[in-house]
Amino acid sequence: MSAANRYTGLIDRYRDRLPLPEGARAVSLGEGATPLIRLENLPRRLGLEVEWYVKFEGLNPTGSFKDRGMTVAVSQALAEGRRAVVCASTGNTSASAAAYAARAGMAAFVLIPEGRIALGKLAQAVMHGARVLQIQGNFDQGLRLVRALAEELPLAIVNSINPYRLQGQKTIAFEIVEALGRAPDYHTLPVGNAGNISAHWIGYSESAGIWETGACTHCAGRCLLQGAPLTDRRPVMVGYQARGAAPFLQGAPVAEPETVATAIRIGDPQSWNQAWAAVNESGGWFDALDDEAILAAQRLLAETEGVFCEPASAAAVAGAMRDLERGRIPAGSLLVSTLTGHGLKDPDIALRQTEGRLLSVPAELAAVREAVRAGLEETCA
Ligand code: AN7
Repeated sequence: MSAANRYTGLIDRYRDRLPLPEGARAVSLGEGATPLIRLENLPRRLGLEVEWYVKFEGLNPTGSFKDRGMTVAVSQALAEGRRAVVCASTGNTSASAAAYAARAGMAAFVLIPEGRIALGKLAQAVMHGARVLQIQGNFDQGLRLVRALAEELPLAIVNSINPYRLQGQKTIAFEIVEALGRAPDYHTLPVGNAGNISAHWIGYSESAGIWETGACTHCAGRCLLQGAPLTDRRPVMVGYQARGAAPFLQGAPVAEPETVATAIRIGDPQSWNQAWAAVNESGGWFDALDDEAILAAQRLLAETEGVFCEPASAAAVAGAMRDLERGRIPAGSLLVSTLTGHGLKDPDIALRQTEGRLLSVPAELAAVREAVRAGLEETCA
């Protein structure tokens, strides 16, 4: 068996478009190359005329899009001779930082809001050997502490205020443009700290041959896409927030963000200007969704398409459903939604929503047959 065609992650795939020093070791777990799944049953069920794909980032090595940024940020930190990374996190960043630090042989310190991160993410951070500091505060407070800490101690911050994170995450747009042969008309995604929408916009812009010289402050332009543009357009960017954590709708930071989608329970987004630029330059918008709408979309996607994303990710689908229904995203559009994380990250929320579906049946054929018959009548009626 030959390993010649083995996929080895997005740094090996896109090194010529990433700002890493020559010869820097790629700290990789094979991230990227996630499936772009066309939705079939869900739009049909809702009577929506749309060519709609989801980019399932939950299938990255640690189950979220953070791995795209982490491979580059940790590789850069290692190249700089750093021995330890630090982050504040609503969960996924901590899981990813812990895994990539383990891979690099570095220490990881993660600050998380005590009791407010999904179980799977906590398990990951602990299993990968990170020092987990549960703070009696939220993500925004955690990030302020991390900034202060890194002033005093030799720690590489791997939150998305580290520009290498966005450079890695821009590759999602490269993959989408390659897969579709063009950029979509619309792109929807959830927005928390706003790094990801900013990274999408960098990636789509570079794919279209449009770049800011200052887009990367570290590589002096080496990361600029060489050669001909891969697409003649950029998508309209649409960012969705949870109603209780919607600073982009308020136009100002929210002091006490609240939502069932703990991944995006963020009130003071750090990539504020870049996210506004993505939305304004693309002719897009921000909007907010109730927790109920987010969870309903999570269930609908899981039930109709077999795709299980975490609640925050479902905001990208819930919002698009609403905007398609009211024509803000026009019929016939080519639409891509980013599913940022895997549903298994947050088993508590999944089970809490589906309690009534669990049947308790005696281990006897008659009882089991009866239960299955009833189910068959319901589903095949
Ligand atoms: C599943 O892990 O901020 O707007 O600390 O985990 O780039 O912040 C997570 C964010 C969307 C929002 N979906 O992305 C963290 C963290 C999921 C997420 C977002 C996050 P950004």
